[in-house]
Amino acid sequence: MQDNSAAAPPSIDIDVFGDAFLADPYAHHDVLREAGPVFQLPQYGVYGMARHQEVSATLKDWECFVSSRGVGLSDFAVEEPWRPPSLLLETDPPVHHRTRGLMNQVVSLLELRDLKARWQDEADKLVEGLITQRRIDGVLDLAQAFPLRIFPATIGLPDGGDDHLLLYAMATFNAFGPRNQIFQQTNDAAAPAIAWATSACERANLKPGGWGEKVFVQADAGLCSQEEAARLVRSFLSAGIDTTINGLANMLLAFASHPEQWRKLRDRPELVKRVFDEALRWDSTVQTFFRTASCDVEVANTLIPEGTKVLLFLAAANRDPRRWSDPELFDIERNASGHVGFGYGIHQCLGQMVARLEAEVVLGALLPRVAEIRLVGEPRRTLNNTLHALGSLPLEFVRA
Ligand code: OVM
Repeated sequence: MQDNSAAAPPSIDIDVFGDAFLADPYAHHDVLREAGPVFQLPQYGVYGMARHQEVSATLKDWECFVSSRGVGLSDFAVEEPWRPPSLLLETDPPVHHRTRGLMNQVVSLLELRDLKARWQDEADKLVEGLITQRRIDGVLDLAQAFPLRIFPATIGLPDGGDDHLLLYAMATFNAFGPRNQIFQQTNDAAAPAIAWATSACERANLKPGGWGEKVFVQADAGLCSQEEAARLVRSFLSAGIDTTINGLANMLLAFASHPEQWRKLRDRPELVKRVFDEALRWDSTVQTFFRTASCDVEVANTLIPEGTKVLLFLAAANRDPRRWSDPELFDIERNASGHVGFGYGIHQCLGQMVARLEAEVVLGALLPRVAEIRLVGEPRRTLNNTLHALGSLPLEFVRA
């Protein structure tokens, strides 16, 4: 009798960290999804999953698919991490439970309620200026400008670090991939940004009243050490800037290329709270993360041996036709809940409410003022090993 369990998974010969793939990942996702529920990427000696069911099941199973060996290609069990591991992203329970619990106290709905009016005000001022300008760069002038106006101040970071913050995040997200040319370029340039970011996380350099200081107050209460507090503040810098910037930028591009969706939103502004999730489903800023199998584990009749790195294609899962009808359609009326653009399970994005609020106030500023978001040039992508990032986005805001 034939035993079909634990058949070897199909191999795929695409360089998923090559320029062609990263420049247009969506052109290649079908091949990954159709290869099977689990496949091998022999070039990197890893397994992969690109269907919604297996991606979300694997994200949920934090015991068999651990984060503490790194969520990049590098296996912390055998390789020196690129930087001291994140105490949130790159940990498992019980450590993760403790650090995530204390960070949840800092990034609370109560905090956001207090910030909303101020952020709306900033967004209104920024957008008003941009409409007068008419032609703008959607990345530089809005998607970067807005988070940089509000987020470093919310953390209480020292002034003047914008360029360092941008480079630090790009280098961090590149470091989850292989040591290719894309990694090398930002890494070679990153030393001053890393030094700035490290020093910015020290208690003495954080402004009073910010989320950074609040993390140290949790340390004073005995929930973590002072050294851990600094590293937890570092997570705000790593995960809170480039993610929202490119989420906003990709959303602006989504509307610029789907003018009927912008008109629909202007007709039905009550949809504004749901729009960002559909934008992330349709174009996920964080395209991929790895997990590492902590034991021999079977997924969809495929044996995944202990120690295997598994690359989860979040963005491909978010367009899996097995899960979504017309997945290629950007449709702000669809129910996008269940998308894995913020991850899933115990590591699901800590800052998702912050990101949604940023999108909500930016849209809130644009909706009454802008009749049409017009694409007036070629968008330029910045290749990154993890992020679907935009370098520039030539737009014209047509005043309502
Ligand atoms: C962190 C971290 C870094 C990058 C991404 C991320 C998306 C978290 O340092 O905790 O989550």
